[in-house]
Amino acid sequence: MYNGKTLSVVLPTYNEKDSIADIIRRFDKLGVVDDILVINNNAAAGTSEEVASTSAREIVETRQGYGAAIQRGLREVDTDLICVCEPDGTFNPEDLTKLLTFTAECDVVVGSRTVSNFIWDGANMGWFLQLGNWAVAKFLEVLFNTASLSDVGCTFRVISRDHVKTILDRSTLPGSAYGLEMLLISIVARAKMVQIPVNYHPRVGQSSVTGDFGKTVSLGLEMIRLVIKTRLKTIGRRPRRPATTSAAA
Ligand SMILES: Nc1nc2c(ncn2[C@@H]2O[C@H](COP(=O)(O)OP(=O)(O)O)[C@@H](O)[C@H]2O)c(=O)[nH]1
Ligand SMILES: [Mg+2]
Repeated sequence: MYNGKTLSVVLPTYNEKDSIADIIRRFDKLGVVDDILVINNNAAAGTSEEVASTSAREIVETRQGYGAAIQRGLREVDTDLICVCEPDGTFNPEDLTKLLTFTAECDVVVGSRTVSNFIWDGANMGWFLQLGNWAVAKFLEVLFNTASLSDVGCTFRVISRDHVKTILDRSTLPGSAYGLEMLLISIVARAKMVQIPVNYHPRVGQSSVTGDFGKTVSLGLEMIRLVIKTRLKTIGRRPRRPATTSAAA
């Protein structure tokens, strides 16, 4: 429990056999997580054995892709707060404490991997990825007049239960662009959102998305298309700031 609220962590897995058990143990050690759920998305052989050595429960989702795995996970948990993260060693589970601090005020707390002094040596965040993520985030921020954003690809997030329902009702994408779709749904629904820097480390094992330049460029273009499409669809709606609790506001 965190601040009187139940908390789960959803970890999709595809190619994280050598890091997943350590990541689960570190989330456990924080002492605030009630439920850790691993979504096995046709993962590397040996992953289930690693998960079985921890306190996490595992379910299998055969529909392939990051979006399919995360949507399945969000449907399976039933806690006040839901954290999603990647178990590939790129994120510090300990940073969850930092994200949780903002949940008293926000429905969506998103990490950012583009803040230079939080990027560790050897992390897969060269100038192209860093600038690309930042540029698409700023494009989004200006187009939708939303929260201050600096990264569209960070998959370490905490979301409130009510807002997860809204996200699931509107989710469509099964693949890697789903992280952005979640953000866009939150922006259009005018959820109260904040983005804060998280540590970003080198990955354990082989990346199957942004480790490949061609895949990164095509994902980037898909993301830009999705941003523009969403903005055009919502053009009649005036972007508004979330209501404040202050009576004077
Ligand atoms: N590539 C890929 N990743 C998946 C799939 N299903 C779930 N994922 C998860 O998506 C996340 C991103 O994949 P990763 O290889 O780390 O890409 P990177 O973060 O761009 O280096 C990981 O947490 C994977 O476990 C899938 O079918 N393909
Ligand atoms: Mg990764």
